[in-house]
Amino acid sequence: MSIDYSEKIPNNVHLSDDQRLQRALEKWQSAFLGWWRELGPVQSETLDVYLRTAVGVDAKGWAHFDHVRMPDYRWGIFLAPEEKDRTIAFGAHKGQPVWQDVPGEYRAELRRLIVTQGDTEPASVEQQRQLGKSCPSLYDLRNLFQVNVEEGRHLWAMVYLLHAYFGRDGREEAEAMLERHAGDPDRPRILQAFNERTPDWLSFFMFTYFQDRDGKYQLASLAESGFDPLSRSCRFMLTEEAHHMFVGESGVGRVIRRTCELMREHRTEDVRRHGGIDLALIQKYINFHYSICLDLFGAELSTNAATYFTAGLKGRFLETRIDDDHVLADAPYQVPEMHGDAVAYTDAPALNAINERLRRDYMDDSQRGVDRWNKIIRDAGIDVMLTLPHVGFNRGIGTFTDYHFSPDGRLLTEADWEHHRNNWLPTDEDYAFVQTLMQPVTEPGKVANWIAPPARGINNQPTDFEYVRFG
Ligand code: BYC
Ligand code: FE
Ligand code: FE
Repeated sequence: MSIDYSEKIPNNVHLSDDQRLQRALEKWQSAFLGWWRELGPVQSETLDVYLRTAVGVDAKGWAHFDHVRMPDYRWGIFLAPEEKDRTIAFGAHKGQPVWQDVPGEYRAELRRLIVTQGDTEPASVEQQRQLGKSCPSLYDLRNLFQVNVEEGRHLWAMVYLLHAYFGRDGREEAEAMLERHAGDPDRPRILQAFNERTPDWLSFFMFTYFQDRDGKYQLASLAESGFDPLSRSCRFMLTEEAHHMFVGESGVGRVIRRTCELMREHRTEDVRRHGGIDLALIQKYINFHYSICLDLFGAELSTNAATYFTAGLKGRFLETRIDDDHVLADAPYQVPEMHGDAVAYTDAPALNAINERLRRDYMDDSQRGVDRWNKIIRDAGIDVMLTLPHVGFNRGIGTFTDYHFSPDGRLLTEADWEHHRNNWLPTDEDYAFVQTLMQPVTEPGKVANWIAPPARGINNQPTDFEYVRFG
C-alpha cells in the first residue's frame, strides 16, 4: 500500500474516514511542530537533508531517499499490513483472535505501556538536539537527523493509538508527551536513561548502539501484543530501528578504528595528545551507557510484567519462536539474587521474570557488537579487549540497586566504589576532553580527526556526497 503525501497527515490508516479523529490529530500536529521547533535539532531550519521517507509499509521498497528541507519533513502514521486471522500467541487469551479494539479490562495497562513507549521517542530527540552543531561529517549529520525524524515519527505512532483508541484521556496523554522533557527537574521523562545528557558524538553513538537496542527489544515484545493496532505500529517501527543501531555500531566502530590507527602511528595508548579518544575512555562510555540501559528493562521480578504477559498485551522477544506453552503457569526462569556477598542465579516463576528474560536477550545481543569492535582492535595488532561491565555495575533498578559492583563483578563497599568510580565511568574531565574534539566538519567527504570515515555512503551514494546542504 502506498502512502498519500498530499494529506496533511500522511497515513495508511484511512484517517480521512474519521473526521473527528483527523481534526484532533491535526490539532496535536501543530503542538508537535511547535515542540519540534523549540526542542528538536538546533539550527536545522534551513538545512536540506538527504533523508529517507516511508512511502509504503511493505518489507521491500518502503523507503524513498531525497533531499528534504528539515522543517518540511512529513511525519506520518504507518501501520504494518494486517496479518489475516492473527491470533493471540501467549497468556490467558492464547489462541483467541487478536483485538482490534482496546479490551476494556486491560485499558489502564495498555495505556500505560503505550505512554511509556511513546515518552522515550521525543525524549531522545531532546537529548540529541545540540549535536548537529559539532558533527564529525555531513554523513554523520545526516544520520543524526534521520534518527531524529524517525524518533519523532515513533512518537506519532503512539500518539495515533492514544487518540484513536483511548478517547479523552488518550488525548491528554498525547499532550503530556510534549510537556515532559528530558532532564527537566520538574517534569522529567518517565524512564531515567531518557533524562541523561547526550553531550557529544561518542555519547550519541553509544546511545544509538545501546539505548536504541532497548527500543528494539521493547518494540519486538510489544509487536507480539494481542492488541493488533499496537502490534502493527511496532512492527513498522522496527523496520526503522535497524538503521539506528547501525549508526551506533558503525559509529563506535569507526571511533575505535581511528583510535587504533593513532595508537600505531604514535606508538602510544595515550592518543588524546593526538586528537583521538583512548580505548580506556571508550570503555568508560560503554560502562555508562550499557548499565543505564540495563535499568530500562525494569526489575528482575515484576508483577507488572507478569500481568502484561498473562493479559496478552506484551510478549517475550520472538514469542512465537519460543518452544514452550506460552502461558508459563509453572515454568521456572533463573534470576540473579544477592546471597550474602555473592550473586546467585535461582529459579523464579518465569511469569514474574519476563523483564529479566528480555534483559538477557538484550545482553547477548549487545555482546555481539562488542565482539565486532574487538575484532577491529585485534586486526590492528593491539592487545586490548573492550568488555560489557557486570550486570550489577552502576545499577539503579532491581536487585542490584543497593549494591556496588566493579565492572568485573566484585562486590564493593561504598568507600571502594567512591574511590574507584572515576576509573570506570566518564568524569567531568573526560567529558570536557571529548568536548574539545567536537569541532564541526561540514565539507563533503571530510571527516573529523577522531573518527574513521564510513565504509560506504547512504543508499549507494558516495561517501563524499553532499548529504546535507546549508541553505
Ligand atoms: N526508570 O515492575 P517493574 C525506545 C518503575 S526504548 C524509572 O520492574 P515494569 C527508544 C516502574 O514504572 C524502549 N522507573 O517494571 C530508544 C514501576 O513503577 P510502579 C521503551 C522505572 O512496570 C532510543 C516500578 O519501577 N519502551 O523505544 O515492568 C531512542 C517497578 O517496575 C524503570 C518501553 O519501555 C526505569 N528504567 O516496567 C528512542 C516499553 N523501570 O508501578 C526510543 C514499555 C521500572 O511501582 N514499557 N520503573 O509505580 C514497559 O514495557 C515497562 O513499563 C518497562 C518495565 C520495561 C519500562
Ligand atoms: Fe524509536
Ligand atoms: Fe530508535
